[in-house]
Amino acid sequence: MMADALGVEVLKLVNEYVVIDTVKIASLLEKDHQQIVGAVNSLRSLGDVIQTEQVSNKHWQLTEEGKLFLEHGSHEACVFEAVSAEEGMLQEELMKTSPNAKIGFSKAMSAGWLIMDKKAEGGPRVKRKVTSIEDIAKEQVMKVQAGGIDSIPDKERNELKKRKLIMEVVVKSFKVSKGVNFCLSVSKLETDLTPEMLSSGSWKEQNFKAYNFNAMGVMPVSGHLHPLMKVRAEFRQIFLEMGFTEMPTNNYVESSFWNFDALFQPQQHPARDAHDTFFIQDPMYATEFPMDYLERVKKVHSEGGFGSQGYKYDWNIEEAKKNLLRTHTTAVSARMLYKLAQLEEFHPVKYFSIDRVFRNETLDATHLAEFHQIEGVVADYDLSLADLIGVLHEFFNKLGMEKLRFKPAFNPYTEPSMEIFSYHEGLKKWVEVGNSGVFRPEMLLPMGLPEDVSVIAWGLSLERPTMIKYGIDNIRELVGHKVNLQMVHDNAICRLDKGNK
Ligand code: FB9
Repeated sequence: MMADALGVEVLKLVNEYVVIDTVKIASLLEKDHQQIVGAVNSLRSLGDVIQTEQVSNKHWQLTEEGKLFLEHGSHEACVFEAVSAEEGMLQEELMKTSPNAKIGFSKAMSAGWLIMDKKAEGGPRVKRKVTSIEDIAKEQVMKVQAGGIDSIPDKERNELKKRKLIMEVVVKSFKVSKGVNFCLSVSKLETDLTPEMLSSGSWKEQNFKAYNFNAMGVMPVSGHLHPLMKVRAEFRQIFLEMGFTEMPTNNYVESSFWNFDALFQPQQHPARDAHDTFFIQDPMYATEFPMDYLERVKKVHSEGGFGSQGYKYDWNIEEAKKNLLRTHTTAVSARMLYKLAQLEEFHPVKYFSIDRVFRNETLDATHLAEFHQIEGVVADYDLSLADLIGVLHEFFNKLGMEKLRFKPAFNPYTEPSMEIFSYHEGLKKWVEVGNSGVFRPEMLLPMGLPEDVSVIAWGLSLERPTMIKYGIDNIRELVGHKVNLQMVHDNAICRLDKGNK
């Protein structure tokens, strides 16, 4: 691409003057100085066509008032013109002819252009003393405008300065001279080698811009994954490489039967209260259950069985039918284990799930009424707590958590149960990272699983690790209607914190 027309004009002047300042170029081409600087910068990008040296010059230029002189003449000349050659003019009237009449009148009197008749009828009257004038001030301002200030004697220059018609400014400009590749018809350096150039061979005549290896890449325009979804993918990957299969968790609405009763959670348990659980108004009740299994659940709650004394209360199907928003993904685990128990032949399985659960809890900076639960389940013959601890080490190790400690805990559906703690090197403290346990026989045997099959499981949340990994303190910055979508845009495309300390 050729240098543009102004660029070519500049090159011609450089050619003629050998070295020329951009202020001079602006004056010769009657262009604004900044426009000339822009043209020079564009020429500089063509690669050594010109050479430039930045200079600072003190430069006299007209003030706004000085520019008025160019257009209308000096104030004194305007006042002289306002006074009629024959009758003159009342001084009072003359002062109203312009905002600068007072200064113009004073200068015109000093210049001997006017006289005053103080005894005239009607008040002091101004008359012309000469028939014509020479507007010196305007001529001097014109000289300055044309860059000819040096031709004005110091005394007059100081007068112009005193009258604030001219001001001295520091102008950063460029001394421009020929570069090693100087020529009058330059073409812009090519930045792309196109298929057309290759096929036509025109690349041979092109000048290519040197490759800038330090140039930063352009941020690719793309979508942006929410941190939660990135960490979910990390957990999913860990489960998959450990041979786990993802469970179908696509039902937020669940019956109390699968969410609680199937897990041997008694109907009077506080967690089943409306203060902790979101019950559904419509449809309020689930209607379809495997009734033979439901009878066995009812029995194990009310009378016991399988070696358990049960809870000895009147189990009520109406309670089990109530629909709710699932409070944990363990409801899905229960459904999957029941399905497994219906097979002709039991086979070991490893299941996982990562999905939303809902709890009617007190909200605070780290707790909302919903969160994503991560759950792992292993069903096999004769599994023990040792197997659970081993699987937990394997799982959390892949998250960079090497030091684990376990604390006895209680869940209605697991015995024994353990809270899981990991020493977080970054936070320098033990952090609770989840909960786990061995599902109770009162949960597994009514499903029909063989007596020598045991099931170990554990759970944690997705939000907690995400907030720690992305340094987010308030959960409302991570999820909810107040999330700043710029956070989703700006968060790192990937984190390299494997073995995060
Ligand atoms: O996620 C939790 N903490 C956590 C996890 C990972 C982590 O990684 C950081 C990068 C280093 C950091 C912290 N917790 C479980 C522990 C606490 O945050 C706790 O205060 C909040 N818990 C939630 C429940 O709160 C109502 C987290 C959630 C939780 C708790 C238990 C289970 C699932 C989620 C479970 C279970 C379970 C048990 C037995 C059998 C089957 C499932």
